[in-house]
Amino acid sequence: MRIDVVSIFPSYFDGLTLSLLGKAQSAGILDLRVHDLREWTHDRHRTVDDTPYGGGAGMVMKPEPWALALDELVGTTTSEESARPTIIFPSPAGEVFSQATARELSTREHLVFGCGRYEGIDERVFEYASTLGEVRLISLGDYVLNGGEVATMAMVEAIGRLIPGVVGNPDSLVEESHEDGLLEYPSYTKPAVWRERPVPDVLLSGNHGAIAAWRREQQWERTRRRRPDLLPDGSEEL
Ligand code: 6GU
Repeated sequence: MRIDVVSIFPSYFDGLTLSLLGKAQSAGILDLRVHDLREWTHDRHRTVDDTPYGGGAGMVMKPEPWALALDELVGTTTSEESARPTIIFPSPAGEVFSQATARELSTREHLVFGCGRYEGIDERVFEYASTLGEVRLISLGDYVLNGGEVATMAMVEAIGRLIPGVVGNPDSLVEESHEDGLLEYPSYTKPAVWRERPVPDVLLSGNHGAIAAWRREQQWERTRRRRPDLLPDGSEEL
């Protein structure tokens, strides 16, 4: 998979060279390229923002640097539908990102993330981008960040670890929170008693059926208590 990230703070993304995603890049599974939006400015001050039409607080990102960046990164050579990239603009006004979104995006060949700052990007950029690829405005949740960088890092990590070969043991992807709609069961390791706190007996029993049933019940119990919004309607009393 190729991922291009465009930002005025490219060094935010240094962290993505660490750990699993770093290894995936060395192994050639993930081709991650981070770009400075200012590379596509041509004035002395490398200006990327301007005052909003109609007035109001803050600044708006100018459209032309974004168009030049998208033209270069997406190219105009192919009209093959499967080769059209997915262009993602992180935005608190977008659809909410979930594990299902991550799964869907992990099947794409080419993702482009456009990280906005200030009060946002000139609206015409989204329209222009949709002539080059599939445009998605995606939010991490109902709170406000200063820009799209942290949201992009979260999304790249959630998507990247689902690319086959990135996480060494694929079994570890199956038993996670949100993969089956429930929260994950609790985990324990040695010692069997730690600071007077014992590990639940069933986990030491060697009875695999009983362990699986206990874990399933823990998943339901936790989800009921912490995230009842995840439960299908009417299943609360199961
Ligand atoms: Cl994607 N961007 C910004 N700026 N704030 C957010 C967000 C994204 N998701 C939640 N808050």
